[in-house]
Amino acid sequence: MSRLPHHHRPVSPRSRGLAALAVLALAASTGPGTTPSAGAATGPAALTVSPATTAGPAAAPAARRAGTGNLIRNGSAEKTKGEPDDFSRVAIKGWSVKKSEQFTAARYAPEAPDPQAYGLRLSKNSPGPAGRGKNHFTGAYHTSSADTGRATQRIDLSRHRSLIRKGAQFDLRGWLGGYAGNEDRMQVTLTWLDRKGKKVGKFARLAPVTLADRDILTPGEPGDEVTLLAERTASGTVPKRARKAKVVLKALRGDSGVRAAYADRLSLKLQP
Ligand SMILES: [Ca+2]
Ligand SMILES: [Ca+2]
Repeated sequence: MSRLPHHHRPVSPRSRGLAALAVLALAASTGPGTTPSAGAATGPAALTVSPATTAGPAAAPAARRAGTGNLIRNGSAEKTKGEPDDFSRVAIKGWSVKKSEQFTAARYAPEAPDPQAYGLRLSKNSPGPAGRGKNHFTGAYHTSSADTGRATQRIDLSRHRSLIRKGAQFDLRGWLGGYAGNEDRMQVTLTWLDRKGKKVGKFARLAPVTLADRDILTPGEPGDEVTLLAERTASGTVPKRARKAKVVLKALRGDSGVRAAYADRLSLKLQP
């Protein structure tokens, strides 16, 4: 197995057209708008992949007014200090990352993925969200002994307490992915805390987009998995005593550290 995530894996010379077809086939086979409930987001039901679609549902303007905007600060990794490149650790505004955790932000590669180079980098034109900006979250390459890379954000919900007391619904979503034949993957967990910081209610999870999920060209035959981001969603009821939300992005180890686990465009909204 490769030591570095950017190690080139030969990909059979398939046309870009075939790749696009496979991506569309995946989007069609998973069905529209499937939304797992809180704590049960384990299946791939919410996986949607498209090279050029926008994230997020077309919420009615009235519903949008009554609910919150995106409560996750810097959910798209655009606000970073330092030069996000392949191997640097940078400070990501809004997120706390312990020194021992291998987590950072990186720039999307500028070049379009062509059939020969598919999977070399997560690029601006890899399958994934529109409006992805310049940067994405990723596990950091530091040492090959890293098991996880974690970033945490605590969100104060106290100004939304009247909404929560009436039984608010949450909508958590994000684009998760990985690199070529590497098993590295990212997951997102959402935990609710009461006024004193004690856990309340059920947690919610955006399940990782796995190597198998990215095997869209020839499903079941390994070796040609696609580097991509796919959208995951979870929704449910906010516990009435919740006054804080804790969001944890966790890069999970594949073959050689956590460098090839990716995420972007995270969002948490509350609605009546
Ligand atoms: Ca971004
Ligand atoms: Ca395959």
